[in-house]
Formats: sequence, C-alpha cells, structure tokens
Amino acid sequence: MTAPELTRLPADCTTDDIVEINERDGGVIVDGWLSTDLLERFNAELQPWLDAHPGTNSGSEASDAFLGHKTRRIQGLCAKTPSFVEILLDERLLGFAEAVVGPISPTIILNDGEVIDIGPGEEAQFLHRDDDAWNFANPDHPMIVNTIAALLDVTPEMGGTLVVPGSHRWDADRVPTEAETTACNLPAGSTLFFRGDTLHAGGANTTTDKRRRALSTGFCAGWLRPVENSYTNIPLDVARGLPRRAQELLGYALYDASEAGGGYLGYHEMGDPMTLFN
Ligand SMILES: O=C(O)CCC(=O)C(=O)O
Repeated sequence: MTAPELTRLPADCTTDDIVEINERDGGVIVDGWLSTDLLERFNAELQPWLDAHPGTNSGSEASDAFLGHKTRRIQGLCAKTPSFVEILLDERLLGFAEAVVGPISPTIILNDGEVIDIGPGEEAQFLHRDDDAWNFANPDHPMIVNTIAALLDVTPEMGGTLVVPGSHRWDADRVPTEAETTACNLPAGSTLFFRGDTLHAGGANTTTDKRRRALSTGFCAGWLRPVENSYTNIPLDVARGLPRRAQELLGYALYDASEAGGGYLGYHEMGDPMTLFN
C-alpha cells in the first residue's frame, strides 16, 4: 500500500480552499506560500541565532526528548527575526485560524512562532495532536491550528513533517499504520496547514549532512495558555513598536467573551493591557 498524499494548493489559493481541504483531510500543503524575498530576509535574520544556539536544554528530560537533542528551536521571533511579523499578520493564515477556532472562541492568539531546525541523525517525534497539550480540556473541536513552512527545501529524508491524513476524524486511541502516514516534501516557501486534531510529528533526519529548516506558526483559542510565552520572549519595548494586530495576537488584548456569556481574561491592573502601548 502506498502512503496517502496530502492535497497541494497553488500559492494564490483562498482561505476557503485551505479551510475546506483541512475539514476533509486534516491538512493541506500550499506551495510557494512564502515568497523568495521574504525567505531570504527571514533566513538572513535567523542565521546568527542558529549559530549561537545553546543546544536543547529545557530542564526536563522528557521535554528535551520531544524537542529533539539534535534540533535547534528558536522562539521570540518578533524580536529576533522582524520579518516574522509579516508571516504573523498573513491574512490567509489568520483567516484559516479564525475559521477553524472561531466556533469555540471569539479571538485567536499566537500559540507559537518557532523555528524547528532538525539536525542529521535526529529521530522522529512520536505522532501527536497539538490539541493534546491541553489534555484536560478534551473538547470535540480543534482548539488550535498550526503551519509548518519550509525555510529551505525540505525532503522526507531531512525530517519532513509526518502527517496522518484523515486522523482528525479518528477515535483518540486509533494507532496509524505506516501506510496511513505521509512525510511532507516541501520546497522552500511551501507550507503545511493543519488542525490541532490531526496526528503529525517531526520526521527523522536520516541524512548525514543536511539540516531541516522549517517554521511553525500556530494560533490557538484566545482563552488558552499558549505553548510559547510571548510576554517573556518578546521584550515589552519590542512589543510596543509592533502593529496593533500583532500586539493583540501576542496576547496583549483583554479577552472579552461577555457577549457570548463568558468572561474577561488577561487583565493588566484591572484594565486592558493594550493601554500599555498608548
Ligand atoms: O517539526 C515538525 O515538522 C513538527 C514538530 C511538532 O509537531 C512539534 O514539535 O510539536
């Protein structure tokens, strides 16, 4: 049996195309999503941070094993690689996140902006659903969407993301066979868009000399605690200089679900933290 392929969309596809195919398959690839110009700028800004990477040391052995001992991960991108703000504010990406997460939250926030640079010899992660980070919530609707964008050409041998198409419809305990799992082939700029309930993992890098350089940009419900702590990763002075929408997406806007019968979250001194930037 051959592994199922994910549908590939052209760079000029619409948000609706991305949402619809995700609804059907749990994931879709958009070829050429990031322009050559943006990739060049982002990679140039990123290189010094990759060169200075201190190694994987989160303070927890289990967490380090998941993050990957031969993998360099970098967050705080609005401060380190300013071109990231253009990706953060991409209308189709935000539209995808709002369409998927909208039914359970009036707002979205950045879950993480994270470079994932998988080194030669790294083993594959275990297959997981991003929603499982919040395992106590256990909703029947995705709480997050994620993207993996190739910053340089990514092949399955370099650790292209493993995806199990259709697994967003599966019972939680169903284990996929190898034949049900596909490894993404992403030329630089091409991007995997997927939902929080889709099984996926970083692949094994079986090469001896090639690093897999990709960018994860995910958004979650505005009422969740995100994986990345943007308040500490982005200095306040940097956040102050960002466009208003980026500040909101980093989590500074007061969450207000009062019209939907909910409450307020994230007060600063019993007011809206956005006043910090006035
Ligand atoms: O690197 C990838 O392709 C996926 C990474 C991932 O799923 C994770 O770190 O949670």
